[in-house]
Amino acid sequence: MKQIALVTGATAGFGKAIATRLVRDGYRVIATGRRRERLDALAAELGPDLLAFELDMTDAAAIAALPGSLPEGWREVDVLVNNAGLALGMEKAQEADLANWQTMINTNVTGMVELTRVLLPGMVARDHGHVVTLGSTAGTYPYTGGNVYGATKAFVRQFTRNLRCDLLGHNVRVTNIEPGLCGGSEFSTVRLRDPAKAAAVYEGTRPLLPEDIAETLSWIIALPRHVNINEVEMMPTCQAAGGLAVARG
Ligand code: NDP
Ligand code: 8X3
Repeated sequence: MKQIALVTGATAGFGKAIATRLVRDGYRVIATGRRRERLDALAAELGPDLLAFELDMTDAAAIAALPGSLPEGWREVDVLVNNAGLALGMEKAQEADLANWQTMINTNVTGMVELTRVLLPGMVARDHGHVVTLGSTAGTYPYTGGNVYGATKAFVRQFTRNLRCDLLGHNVRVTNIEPGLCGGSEFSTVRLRDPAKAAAVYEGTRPLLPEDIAETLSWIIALPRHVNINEVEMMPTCQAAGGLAVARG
């Protein structure tokens, strides 16, 4: 019997690479996101082991109704991949757009915890499951303009750690993957709303790629059931944490 993975944000970037990888690894995958046509294209490419399921992570009612909305045979999710998320803007906090902050919090934090809360009881009842979240190095290392985006990823990290405490005694694993600079996704285009500026983020670098994240996740969930990888921080070789800043008068 194939395991079922639900991957949020499977219309682009990491989520698309993860969904593709997991179908090839032998999972049945529920691929979610807002852009229906992309989900349908993925289903056409990957076949019957991929279920396209439109889901907006800011729609609390749709998330609450999710288990009952899934077709028969797709309701017992073994692996939840909390991948959907975004950064909006690079402005300093004092200049940032409050609506952008709210969208990041609603998607990266609120939607993510709601979906996790909806799927966890089934995993606990079946004594089998794995929740994998996409954190970020931005949740650990501050940078100018990272303000609320980084804070949402710090939330993701601590939420993951606290889930491990609550789930102790159950065979439900929890992992946070925290990548640094990663190209090949729409992340910077969404954040900067300017393809040229987005391309400049990766100029002269060899960043991580979505397939590197998918490879890491594939390894983590394939490990024997008694092994829980708590968190993985990963950066491209061309990146390292920077130093502290000083303002000189
Ligand atoms: P992309 O922009 O390529 O993909 C983001 C995905 O999230 C899309 O599939 C999008 O689907 C989905 N999404 C965004 N908002 C919503 C929403 N309201 N409801 C449902 N789905 C939504 O970004 P990445 O693949 O790069 O990023 C994936 C995750 O990894 C994010 O959580 C990001 O913060 C994190 N991350 C990214 C890094 C990077 O450098 N790229 C590094 C570290 C972490 P749709 O628009 O169709 O709804
Ligand atoms: C994405 C990595 O450094 O752009 O989470 O915030 S960074």
